[in-house]
Amino acid sequence: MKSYNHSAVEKKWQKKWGKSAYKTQDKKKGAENFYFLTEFPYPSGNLHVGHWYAFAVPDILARYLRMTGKNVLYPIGFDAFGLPAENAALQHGLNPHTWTYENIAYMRKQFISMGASFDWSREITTCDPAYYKWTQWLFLKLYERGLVYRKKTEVNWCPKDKTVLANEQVKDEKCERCGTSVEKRKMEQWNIKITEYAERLLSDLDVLDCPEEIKIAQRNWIGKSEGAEIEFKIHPTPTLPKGKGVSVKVFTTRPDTLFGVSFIALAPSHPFAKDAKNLRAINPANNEEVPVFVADYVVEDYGTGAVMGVPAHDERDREFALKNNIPVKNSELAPKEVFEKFAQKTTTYKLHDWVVSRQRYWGTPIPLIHCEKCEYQPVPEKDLPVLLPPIKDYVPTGDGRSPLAKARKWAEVKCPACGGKAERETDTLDTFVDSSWYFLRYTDPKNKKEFASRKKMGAWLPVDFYSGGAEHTTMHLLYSRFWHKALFDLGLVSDKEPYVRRMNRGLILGSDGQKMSKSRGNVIDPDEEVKQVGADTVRIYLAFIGPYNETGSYPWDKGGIAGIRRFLERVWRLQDKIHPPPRKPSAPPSKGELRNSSLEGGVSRRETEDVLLHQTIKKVGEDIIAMKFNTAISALMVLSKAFESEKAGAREDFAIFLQLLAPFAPHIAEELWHENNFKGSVHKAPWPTYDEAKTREASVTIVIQVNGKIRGSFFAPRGVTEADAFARAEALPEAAARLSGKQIKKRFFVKDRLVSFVTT
Ligand code: ANZ
Ligand code: ZN
Repeated sequence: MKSYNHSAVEKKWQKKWGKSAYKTQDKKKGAENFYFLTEFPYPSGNLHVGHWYAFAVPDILARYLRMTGKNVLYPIGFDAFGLPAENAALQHGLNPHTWTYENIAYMRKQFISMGASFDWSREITTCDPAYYKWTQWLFLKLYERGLVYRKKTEVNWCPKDKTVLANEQVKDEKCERCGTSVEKRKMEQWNIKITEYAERLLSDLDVLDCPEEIKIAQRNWIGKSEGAEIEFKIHPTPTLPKGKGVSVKVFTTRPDTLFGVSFIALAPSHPFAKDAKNLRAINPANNEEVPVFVADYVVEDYGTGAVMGVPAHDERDREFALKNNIPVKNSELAPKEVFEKFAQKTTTYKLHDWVVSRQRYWGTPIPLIHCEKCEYQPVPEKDLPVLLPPIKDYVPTGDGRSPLAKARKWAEVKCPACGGKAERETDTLDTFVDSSWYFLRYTDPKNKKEFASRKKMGAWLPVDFYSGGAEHTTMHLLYSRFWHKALFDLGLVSDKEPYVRRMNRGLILGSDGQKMSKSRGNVIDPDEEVKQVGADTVRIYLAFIGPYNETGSYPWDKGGIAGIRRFLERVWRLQDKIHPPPRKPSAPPSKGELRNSSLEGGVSRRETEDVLLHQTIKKVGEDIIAMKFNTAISALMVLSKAFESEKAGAREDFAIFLQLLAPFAPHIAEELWHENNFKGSVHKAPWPTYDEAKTREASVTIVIQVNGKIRGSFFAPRGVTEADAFARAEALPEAAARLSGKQIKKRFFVKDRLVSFVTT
């Protein structure tokens, strides 16, 4: 037998599979379609371990589903516009276009080295005009619907990236991209009315099949609050506009505390803030006058931006009252009738509209034209896409406008409405707009007439399963759900929700248990690992590192990966057990059919191994579907051990083992399949079936001790007799080697657990 040369094996099969092996047709006879989506990567330039975790591990599920007869779409593309790509390009003194396309070419090669079963014929790149034409088109549909508006508001400004950010892109008051503390600036920006969908985004979470933590995070982010607005009249003062009806509205969730109000607090940007010191507000329930203050803790754009201060019941109000010598009023709670008279029931949300304009070069140009007379006009459909012009100086200016504003030739156009002098919008779209619909394009990536045809979308949507990172729960995942609902209302898609099932994966840490980073020197280079131990080992190692269906974080362990490599070497050696070696190619067992009794070589297999085989088929399949790849791999390891302890293996059993292994280690499984003369490709073989009755027969693992040392183990039916157990143990090579030529002085038997020999 040749030794296991992973690079030869992997190169050979990657070449054979090429880029078209997993080309997916929209229809396959007798097969149900299954759309399995993983979040597409930024073309950062070099695949890191996180990419492997994100793409190579889910490939197990894609391959498994195909073997179970599904027609699986497992696409790949690049989220190529935006800050990460542009910042990296700036750092390297390169044009973002050159930088991005070079990276994509390099990353494509690395993706192929994973042995992942992507359909490359559907690859999409968001910075390709053929793609962003439709981003612009869809944006204009939303614009026509009144879902896009321009408004001067207080926005988050990253002084390093020199652009506005959406609320979702600010984490702990820092820029989600670069970690710089954001500033608040009052700027006029393009907004998308995601708040109009707050209620539906919330209620439709119920039908989404995903971990509760995702639902909780989205609910909290949307932050629905049911309360009431109460109007406090203001005593006329010389500075306020004359006349009746001057009042402050507050938002409260506790209208019953109305009798306890001892002050009114306004957000610093409230229209009355400047005059607050001179104002007295009147409590409508008892006509009491209370002072008005400006307080930092009142948020500008939540509720009404004004609060009724009830220090007896509210912690922040109490703190503020103490600091400002405001008396604490201890009063009765207002009975229902009283407060219902003054309180107007209302619902507010923490969610804000989505600020989508960016003052950066590398993004989808916003397809609007500004004319002094006609205000903003959409670019006519026939003029789409508005191409991003190549410019020399794309460094962000920081003056609140994109560098595109300097491309005068490009920016100066005629107004589509009146034909007069007009100017293009020079800001670009947030990358999260590009990624809000990319999964639609995968269904029809080459379409020149539509963003995707109804028929093609109908074949695949909604996405059956979406795997991604936890960091996107209140960004991409929320935006894309909103976008889809807006398209649904426009009659452009058929489903209210884009995804049926969603899962967030965990994080791989450096071997020091810290986040991998160049500065810490704990970065594992997957290319290097693949060179040393092979892609199959890296895949299985990552799948084995922890449950993929949970969002844990797992440190890279050198010992662990060596262990996986040894496992695959043992698998490689299992072929020695296949006697006699087949002379000509033969068919694998028909659809999982198992033979029970006689084997090639005339050895009789025990029914216990048969039970184990059935149990393993069941377990591996169920675990893969649940994304518990780690326990599926353990089951495969147990099965391989059982095969090792047999004198000779059945060809059928080995075939089944390779079929079970194929999704995890596609190259070695294919090589062994081929080397052992099974017909066709292991990846085209059907997933083995099992006999449910057999899986219920309990089996146990019995340990073999010789002179107090553990020398091996074997499987047996629960309750196996003492005589049978000793016979089985003595037949095993591990025990036989230790017992030959010796006299057995004593035997011990612990039912279902242990056989022990003491020899001379
Ligand atoms: C009086 C009161 C008494 C309140 C009491 C609470 C407890 P949630 O649940 O988060 O919606 N509030 C209203 N608008 C605010 C704003 N713009 N900035 C900061 N705080 C604001 O919180 C609603 C409560 O937060 C409201 O109910 C109001 O204080 C405060 F025993 O009114 B409450
Ligand atoms: Zn005009």
